[in-house]
Amino acid sequence: EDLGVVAVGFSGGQGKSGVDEGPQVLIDSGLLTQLSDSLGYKLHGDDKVHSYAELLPQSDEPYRGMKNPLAVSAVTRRIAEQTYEQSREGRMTLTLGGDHSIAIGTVAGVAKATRERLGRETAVIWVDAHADINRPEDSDSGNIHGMPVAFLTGLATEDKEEYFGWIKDEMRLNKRKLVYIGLRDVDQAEKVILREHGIKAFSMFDIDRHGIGRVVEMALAHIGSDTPIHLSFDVDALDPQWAPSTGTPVRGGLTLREGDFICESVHQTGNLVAMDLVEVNPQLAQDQLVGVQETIRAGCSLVRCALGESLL
Ligand code: DIR
Ligand code: MN
Ligand code: MN
Ligand code: MN
Repeated sequence: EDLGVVAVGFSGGQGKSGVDEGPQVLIDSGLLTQLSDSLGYKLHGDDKVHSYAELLPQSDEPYRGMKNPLAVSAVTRRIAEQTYEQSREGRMTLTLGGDHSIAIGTVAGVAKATRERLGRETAVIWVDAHADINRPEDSDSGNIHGMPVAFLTGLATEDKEEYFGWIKDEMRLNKRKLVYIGLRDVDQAEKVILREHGIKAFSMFDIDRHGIGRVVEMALAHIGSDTPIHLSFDVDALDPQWAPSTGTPVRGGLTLREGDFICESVHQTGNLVAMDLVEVNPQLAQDQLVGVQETIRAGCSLVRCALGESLL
């Protein structure tokens, strides 16, 4: 099977440096080799990590409260082209981040390609401690990695091309085809949005109540059995015990097995068309004895499970 890889060394959607080094450490730890040698994928796309330096503006003042708006818009626009180019060939598309703002590009590019190729809408399973659905005016932080879902669903819009106005209808995500798993740190304004728009979300409470097996079953039932799926996995969905090296860790998260189980289940549907793995920051939790190594190992495991590694 063919796999299109996009490695995104970008951190402008949030304030901590280091998350731009995520893809390189994942690759250095052997992830792509595992995918080709053990899982048999034929890799496409460039194996180099993109820094998008040529796209970064000289000055980038806040706009509608967003930090680094020109940079994030330009980089995600380019990522949308890259993922579109891979996905329209019918390749499984894997994007290694980078902070979660990059999913503005990955979801937009894959959604457009899938519409053209299959005439279908792509469903998104967003696995995260956070909902990332702040509109710019709702955000307390101004960090765009807390806003991607608002732009993708059209809850946030903007006319100016250079400030995400490039996101066209064919790139958008239908909010009825969106489902969250793992939420536990959702801002007040985001709770209102989720409620008012009836967006399907399974929090850690739901996982404690029903178990991960039942939650994944309900999540897949919500998007339907006959739909292409884009899995956008923020490593902070995992408990910091398993993934401490991330910018906004939140206690009380998924175990590594629960994370792997989500990925294995999505693989088993046979409908996965794209995966993002984001927010691995090797500069954080360096003080913890095995913190960085554990996070990288966890990230690699999630990707392998989504791409077909099974226990037996
Ligand atoms: C918070 C944190 N909701 C924000 N979001 C994070 O800044 O909008 N997303 N950390 O991953
Ligand atoms: Mn996120
Ligand atoms: Mn998060
Ligand atoms: Mn398989």
